[in-house]
Amino acid sequence: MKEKVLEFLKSQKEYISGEEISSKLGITRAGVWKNINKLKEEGYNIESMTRKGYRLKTTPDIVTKSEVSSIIQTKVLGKDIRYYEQINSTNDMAKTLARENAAEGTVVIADRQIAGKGRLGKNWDSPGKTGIWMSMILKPDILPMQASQLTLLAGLSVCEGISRVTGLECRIKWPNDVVINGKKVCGILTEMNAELDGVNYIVVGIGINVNTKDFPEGLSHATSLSQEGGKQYMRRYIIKGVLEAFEKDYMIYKTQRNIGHFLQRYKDYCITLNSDVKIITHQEEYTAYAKDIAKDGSLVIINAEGQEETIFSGEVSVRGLYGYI
Ligand code: BT5
Repeated sequence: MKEKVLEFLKSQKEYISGEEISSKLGITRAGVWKNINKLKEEGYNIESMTRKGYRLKTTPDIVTKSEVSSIIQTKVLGKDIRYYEQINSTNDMAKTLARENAAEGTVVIADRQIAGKGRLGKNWDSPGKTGIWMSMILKPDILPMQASQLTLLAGLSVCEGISRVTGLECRIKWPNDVVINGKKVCGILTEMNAELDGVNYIVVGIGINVNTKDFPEGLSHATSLSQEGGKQYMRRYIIKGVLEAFEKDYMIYKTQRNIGHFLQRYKDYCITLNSDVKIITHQEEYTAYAKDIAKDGSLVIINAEGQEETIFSGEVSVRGLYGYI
């Protein structure tokens, strides 16, 4: 009913009396009042005037199911949105939902994660209402070893979605970081459930720092869209931009089942290429020259002995020689 009251308020330009809302929606006056209060608690700026009634002044930075659904123009992605005010990790929730047969394209969004995850057991700082913490459930007909290609596609969509909405220029640090002016604004975590010969489902988690003012100590290489753009952004429009961009590419990927179509675009965004990098694995650290992105999405490097090697995402971190990028 809260959603219906909200929809009704949104459809009105002028004040609307509690009585009229009550009769149009078939609820009691007390019910109207209760739902208006709930909406105010969620952050909607609703004016109440004696004798005139209610008016929705502004819709703040809200990423609930109804706010996101009402603006995204997609066919599959985000048709089912699960919103949580607070959650451990949207990736973990998406995996649980996928196990319970949630449809392809289901998107989990949270205002705050208390155990947000990076790769290899690292943490992802996800404070309340300042960023986009979301995960998509995908079921492409690909081999398990191809799953990391979706990380690359997601990186492209994040860059394009952000630039469309904010005008900010992003680059990609292979494989899963999106950076602006050399600082990390977004991380992507792709997880999957698969058999040897096929994927059951893939969860692509995207974390974007949107209106973060200050980062905790230790995250000096992080930035947010508002730090870079000098203003606050509505998270739901960034979500819209990213999901719409991703769906367009994902539909092509699903039929072609390889990233050939996207490779040049990815390389154009990728700052890792044509520079010396430090490769950090569990066992060792060494420097190499980043030469190319292969057709399967792996990084082609030239090692100190002058030999070409292929690096697969997941098991490594790649850093510039003089800092994070
Ligand atoms: C990543 O891992 O960059 C993947 C991050 C994915 C987060 C999303 S949020 C929605 C979904 N649900 C989840 O639980 N996760 C996904 P990695 O490349 O391993 O980088 C992790 C490192 O990034 C940490 O060790 C920190 O150094 C740094 N970091 C942590 N929080 C950050 C933040 N908010 N912004 C920038 N850097 C951060």
